[in-house]
Amino acid sequence: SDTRKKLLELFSEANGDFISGQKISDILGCSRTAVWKHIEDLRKEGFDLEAVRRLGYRIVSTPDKITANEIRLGLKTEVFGQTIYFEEEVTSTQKMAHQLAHEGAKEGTIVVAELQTAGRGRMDRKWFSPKGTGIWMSLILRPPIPPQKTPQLTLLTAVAIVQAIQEVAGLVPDIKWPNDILINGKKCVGILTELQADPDRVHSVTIGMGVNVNHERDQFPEDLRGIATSLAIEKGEKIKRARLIQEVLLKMETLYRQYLQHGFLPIKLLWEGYAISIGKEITARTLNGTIRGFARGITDEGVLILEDHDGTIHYIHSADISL
Ligand code: BTX
Repeated sequence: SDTRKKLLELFSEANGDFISGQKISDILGCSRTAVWKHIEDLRKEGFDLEAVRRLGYRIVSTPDKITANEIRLGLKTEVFGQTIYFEEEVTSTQKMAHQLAHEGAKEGTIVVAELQTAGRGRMDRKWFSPKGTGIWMSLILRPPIPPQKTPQLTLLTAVAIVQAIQEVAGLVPDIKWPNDILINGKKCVGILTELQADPDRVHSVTIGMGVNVNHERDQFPEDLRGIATSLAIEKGEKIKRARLIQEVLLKMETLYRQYLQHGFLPIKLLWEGYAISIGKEITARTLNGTIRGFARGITDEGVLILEDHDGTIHYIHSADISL
């Protein structure tokens, strides 16, 4: 409403300082009781408003809403995120991004949603994507690389997200090959890389990123509580999602440039610095069966090298890893 808009403008002009209830009611032209009601409404929408006797009201924080403008304001990239499709609700940002890529969307285009009704993981698994707590985003790339190199982009994305989380939340996550990002052993990020390609040429790569940012423990369904976490749970305070999106895009763009110029090696070195599974005994569940052995490292393509107990080397392209 108009009053609500005026009230928000007042708070924004006050820049975090107190405004007296009397002043608010004068400017809005309504009673003190009506002012109080508007304040209550704003609180319900997620605004944190402090009320102190004799001083009045002041705004402590705005709700953590994502909008295209929130992402744009302060975004330091040149290409990534310069075209934004923002939706309150989608089935899956991946699905929408595939469609856009098919229609010729430019490199760096992102699709972001507040809620996914059918968020996808790998191998047709589900990705829990409730409203207003996470980052559900897909990024369209058009890399001049052969299709078999696209797994490298998953690893690049993992490094970028870890760096962004470190920068914005001050937490240092671990990476578990190929696409899990963990804090204290629990998953807070999932990455899904899908490509549209001919045998020798990539048309587009869609990188889906799911980050659990502000979920509280009881907001996870029971079957995920033991294996999933959010940045807010680990840090003990909420994090601005739009700010984290900006940082992810910036780190992605920087690493992607480096990758196109110098190849995978610099990315691989960074990735290894965050990886927990390398050098350890692990179990890899692939579609063709389960192998136990030592993770010896990753190839220059990003493929996992696993040495089993007979000393046989296996190259693992896709699997679930447990330690
Ligand atoms: P994944 O196959 O590695 O992981 C999926 C598994 O992770 C599920 O089977 C479940 O056990 C667990 N899981 C599901 N939801 C969550 C969650 N929120 N937090 C932690 N664990 C969970 C990982 O697949 C790739 C996920 C990519 C998600 C993004 S979101 C934006 C884009 N759109 C879309 O539909 N998918 C991607």
